[in-house]
Amino acid sequence: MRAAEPLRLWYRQPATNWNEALPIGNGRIGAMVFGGVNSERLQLNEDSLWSGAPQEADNPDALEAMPKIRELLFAEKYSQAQKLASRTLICKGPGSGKGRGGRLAYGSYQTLGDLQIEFSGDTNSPFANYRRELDLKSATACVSYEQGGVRFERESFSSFPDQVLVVRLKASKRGTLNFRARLRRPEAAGLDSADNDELIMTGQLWNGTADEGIRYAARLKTICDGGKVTAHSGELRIENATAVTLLLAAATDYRMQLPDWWQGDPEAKTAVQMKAASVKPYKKLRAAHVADYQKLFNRVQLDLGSTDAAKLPTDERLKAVSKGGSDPALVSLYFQFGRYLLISSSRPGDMPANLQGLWADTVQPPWSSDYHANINLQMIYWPAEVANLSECFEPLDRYIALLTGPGAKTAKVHYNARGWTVHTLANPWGFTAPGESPSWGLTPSAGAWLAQHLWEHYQFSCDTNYLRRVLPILRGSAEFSLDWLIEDPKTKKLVAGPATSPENTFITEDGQKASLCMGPTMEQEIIWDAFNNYLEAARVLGVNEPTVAEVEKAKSRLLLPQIASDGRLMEWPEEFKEAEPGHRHVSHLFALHPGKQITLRGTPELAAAARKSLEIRLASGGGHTGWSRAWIINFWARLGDGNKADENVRALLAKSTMPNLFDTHPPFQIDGNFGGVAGICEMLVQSHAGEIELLPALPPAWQDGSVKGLRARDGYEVDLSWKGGKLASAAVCNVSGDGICRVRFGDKSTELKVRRGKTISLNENLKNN
Ligand code: FUC
Repeated sequence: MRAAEPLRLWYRQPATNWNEALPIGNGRIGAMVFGGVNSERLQLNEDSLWSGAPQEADNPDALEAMPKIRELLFAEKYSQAQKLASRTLICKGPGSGKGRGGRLAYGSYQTLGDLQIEFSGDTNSPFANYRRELDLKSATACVSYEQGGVRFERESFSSFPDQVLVVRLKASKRGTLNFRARLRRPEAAGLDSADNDELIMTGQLWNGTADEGIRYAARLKTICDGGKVTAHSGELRIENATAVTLLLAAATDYRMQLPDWWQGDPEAKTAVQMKAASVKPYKKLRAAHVADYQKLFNRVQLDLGSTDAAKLPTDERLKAVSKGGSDPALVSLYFQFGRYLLISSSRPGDMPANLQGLWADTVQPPWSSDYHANINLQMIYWPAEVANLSECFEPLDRYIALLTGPGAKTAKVHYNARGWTVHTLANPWGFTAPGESPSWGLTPSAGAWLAQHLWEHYQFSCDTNYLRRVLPILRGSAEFSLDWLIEDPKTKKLVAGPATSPENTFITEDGQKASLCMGPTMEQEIIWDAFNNYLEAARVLGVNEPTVAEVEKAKSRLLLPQIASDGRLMEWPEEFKEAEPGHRHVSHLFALHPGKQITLRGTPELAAAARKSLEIRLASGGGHTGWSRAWIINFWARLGDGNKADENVRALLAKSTMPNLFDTHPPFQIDGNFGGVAGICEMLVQSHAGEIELLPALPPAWQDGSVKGLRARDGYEVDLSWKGGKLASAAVCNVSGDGICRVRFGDKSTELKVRRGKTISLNENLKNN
């Protein structure tokens, strides 16, 4: 059976809270659409609307304390080391305010406010045939119902080509559309009418000491078919219209990283945008939006089969799945919704997607909705390459380059190191210092982890010009790692530290909880990865600079992942007792995913140890946050266990997904959505181990299906179909590769020669047909 509503989220009732509302976005301007009947709310966002300002947070005390802390750690005096580190290996000043940075210089991502629409006319009549939906094919949110014998329809989208948000309202009977439209914001909002049919809201945010932070403007314009519009103190009144188009333009004067065309006064900028958009008829705006969006969205199609469950509204489907029901089409909907979210929150020229992507409804969202780099920001971008949305990586690419400036200063002040680094958290103002406590804030390899994305972008695109451009950044993270490593006096291996296994703790011999040690596994694995990627990049580009020899030498002396006496992969270099065996971070498995130091066929013993770690982590309650669960899907996929991967896909939907399909930590955090998409890709195609593996982790529950358009490293695109749990056919297209690739399905593998731009079709035995 094919799905009744294949690519739509839909509901029979308006949203009663934000986690039921539906997100739209053009990468920069976003809204959550509630779909009320007598009053509609679109909660608005603009992606650079951040309070705060650059701050001096690097701490000179760190460097001085470092030798002593290392000495204590090598002498296994963990508690003493932790005490000293808590005073010194932290940022200077209030830092991020422990996730509440809105009134500090650190700042917070903030809501732009609401577009509120109050209907008048026949609003006392009951309404019928209500439907609210988000159509992933056209990236439009729609509401329709009947009231007083009239059918009302609303359609909203945020246009990337025209840089405005558009709401179209329609009534089936002439002159029956009556409403008032208003803009509002909880603070820092001045309202004015810009014209008879236009409102403007402006303000300036807090920068940590005064209302002198960034300035913003939002403009709302009405274009009526029939009826009339008038502006009254802070609101637009629409009377007796038949159809109305509302246009919303928004901008700030944030200018740390946006391209030149974007700089300038937000009032002037929005005026220009509004003028350009308002001369275009609604149909044209819509057509341009849909065409632009579909260029990205239509690249991938996924069919996992369907059941009767697919006929139900999305919230009911989710409820059924949380009771153990099977709904394969909900998995493919979730997958495409994740791709939709990335297109909607991360487009070239914009800010990177933050912890909530683009959507946040307060002036102080959780963790300030910032850029957490000890898993979250990276996870957000995991689908970009594999799910064929490479362009959506551009904001992160530019942001990483931005961070190398302040990150070089942090590297110097805290470590006297070359290169650059980032710690656990970052903001648009270039915060790269450690957080306020080493237990969660000291992740010096977060920068090298981010740099992995640059190498991956090259691996998928094979764009050597790009690689040449980012080589200094890759070199910078390798150099930072070189200077940050130190010889362990006992083993003579190179170890990085003091550092943590992100946010996890162990019990010291004197019964204390500690998190710092020398050479925690993740830190070592990320450094291995950074070294490897830099060396590969230098080889591809034919660069033989002195750093190459330095890195080769250090790589051969690195402490490598170790197996514990109980068969698990060790999280720390010693077999510490864990304070929380089911901890949400599973950092020591970085080498399995997103790294490639551990592979099923290349390092089977380490893969078996990773499996054991995962089993125990899960049996102890792991995977309880959305992103943690999503990461686990990726691990199982890399371990080739489709059944376990599927169990965790189901758990992600059942336990960590809200009615609007947003991931919940809790609260809402978008990383799990993206980690889930990446995990589903990893179940179907993998390419990290030097070959393209088809269906490496196909679960028994997905008996028949097909996928089109997934990307593989070295420049390939893959389509495949399967029947009865086995490969039926595949097509490998060489988009930008050198034309020689190895393809595997189970135990069979074959070498293909595919000319650039050509596709080779394979049958179930990997034979060309
Ligand atoms: C990391 C995680 C938390 C949360 C936060 C935003 O620090 O440990 O669980 O996801 O990021």
